[in-house]
Amino acid sequence: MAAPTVTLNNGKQFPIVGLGTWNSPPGVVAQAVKDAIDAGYRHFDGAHVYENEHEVGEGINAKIAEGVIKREDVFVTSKLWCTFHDPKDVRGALEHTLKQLNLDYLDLYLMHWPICYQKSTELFPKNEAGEILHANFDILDTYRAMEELVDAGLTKSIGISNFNIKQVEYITKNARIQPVTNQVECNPYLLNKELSDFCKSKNIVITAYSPLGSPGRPWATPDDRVLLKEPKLLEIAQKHNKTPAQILIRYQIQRGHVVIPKSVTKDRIISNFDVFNFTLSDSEIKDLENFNYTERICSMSQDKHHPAYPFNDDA
Ligand code: NAP
Ligand code: SBI
Repeated sequence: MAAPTVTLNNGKQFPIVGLGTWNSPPGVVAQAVKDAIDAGYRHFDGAHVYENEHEVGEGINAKIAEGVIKREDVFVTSKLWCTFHDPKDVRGALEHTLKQLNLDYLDLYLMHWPICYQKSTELFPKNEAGEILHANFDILDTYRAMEELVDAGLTKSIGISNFNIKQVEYITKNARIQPVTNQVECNPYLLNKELSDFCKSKNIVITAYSPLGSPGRPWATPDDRVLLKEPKLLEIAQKHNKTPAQILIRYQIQRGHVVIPKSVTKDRIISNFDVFNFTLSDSEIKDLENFNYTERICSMSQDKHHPAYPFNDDA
């Protein structure tokens, strides 16, 4: 089956289900990418900060070499890390990512966070007291440097990630090239309704990250509530003869979102893509949205004093 897509505001096709690659270890992720391509995935979500782009590229290039796909058949995303927001550093950051991936263009380059750090070889540069070394580049100046990457043919589209409504509005009002997506955390524990509606009104598609509740996040504790084990979710899954993960992925699709579940496990990679043959009812969706628990997985709380920290308006 061809990978279903949504049309972006620049006319490009964006496959609705992509493979997430955060915490996908080197040594494993190339095989995961190959398994995903065999299962029908045509969208890969990566980032400089995941430190595995070399292997993600290896998986994609292996399938191109085998003749299974052509470069133009896959949608490859990467993200500008927070240490490279100085407009002078943006092109070099993308060129480094392309070298890692062994590709000559990206389909999508996102500003990973609106917050930024001092340029460094460290991903999270800190002073001797262990405090992050923040920088203060205006997100619009960084974004304008990203627009030049489209002009240069290094990426087909650009977008943003973890931007709040005010930040999205600031970019859309001033951009020469509109962002195609805002990639944000979204699952039944964090519905992000207002942001989703706002982005929709601007023709910006939401890409939902941590759709399964990110059970493998490094900071999970045994006391945390586990989305994939919510009894109501298990009940809905049983009714449809689907897995809880498939229900959570389908939920995003029915909200009109693109969704990027991560897995390095072959049978999960396959089943997470098998989500185009059933429909959740309105009342099932209501049940999923009624877990009455709001937890942000990726809060980047160490950056909450940065002027561009996006989540200070959260309750
Ligand atoms: P997620 O996709 O919600 O969950 C991934 C976890 O769920 C992994 O531990 C995976 O284990 C497990 N899993 C996958 N399929 C499963 C299934 N069918 N049944 C049970 N468990 C399953 O979490 P995420 O990685 O946080 O989010 C997805 C992607 O979004 C990331 O990989 C990344 O590409 C992107 N992201 C972006 C940002 C951002 O700031 N822009 C932030 C977070 C995430 P195995 O791998 O062991 O199978
Ligand atoms: C990392 F590689 C390290 C930390 C970290 O925390 C926030 C969430 C995040 C991110 O910024 N993007 C992700 O996919 N995960 C992350 C990644």
